[in-house]
Amino acid sequence: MMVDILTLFPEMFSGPFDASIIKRAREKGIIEINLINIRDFSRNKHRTVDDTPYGGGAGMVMAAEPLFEALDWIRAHRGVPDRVILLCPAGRTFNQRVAAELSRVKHLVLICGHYEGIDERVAEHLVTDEISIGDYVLTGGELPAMVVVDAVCRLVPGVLGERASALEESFNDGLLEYPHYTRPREYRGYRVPEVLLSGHHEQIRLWRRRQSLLRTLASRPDLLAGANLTDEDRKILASVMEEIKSLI
Ligand code: 4FV
Repeated sequence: MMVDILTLFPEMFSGPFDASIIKRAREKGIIEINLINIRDFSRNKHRTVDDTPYGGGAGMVMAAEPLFEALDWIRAHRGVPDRVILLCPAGRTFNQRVAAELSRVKHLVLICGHYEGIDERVAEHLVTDEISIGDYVLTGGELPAMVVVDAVCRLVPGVLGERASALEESFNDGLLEYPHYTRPREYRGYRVPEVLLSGHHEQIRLWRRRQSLLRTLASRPDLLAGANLTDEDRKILASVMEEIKSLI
């Protein structure tokens, strides 16, 4: 996978992509991440990339020209990208389903905005997807770009070692993950649930599924509607409802 990131602050990316899983994936050549400075495509002598808003109002707007020129350069030197993503609050909310969708793409371009926003002609004529990482306003699109790259790249085959499975994790089938434990069996009097020490794989599978359902029911019931529930899941949830009814 190739990811081209258009930003005014390439130095912001030095940390997150130079450590751990993403760093190894880049070293293994599974992922290629290129930081492209938008200011390099400013055509005016002061190399400005923003200007005052037409119609007045506070703040500045990122100009269209440097971004159009940057995309021309990418097309000429790296081929036509599969997706051109603008990170902005107006975008569709990023989640595991969107991450999985993007992880199947070969060439991504991410545009990091700043100021009040970006000239709308960029969204209209250059961008294939607008993505938001949440309903709050950030100073720039760099942090959202890092979030998207991290969540997407770890789903690219070969990035997560065989020990770590992206298949058994939160949101994979729309549910929250079951609780994890490791040595020691008892710490400061806090014991690991017996079933996990039993070696009884079917009971362990059932216990974990039940925990995922209970946690999702407790803290993210909104997820249940979109989760891929099995008949077994429905039986478990029904027995939980019975238990709750018996308590009240
Ligand atoms: C944002 C978000 C976000 C808005 C103005 C950058 C800022 C400035 N991007 N999810 N939330 N962007 O707040 O993606 O251009």
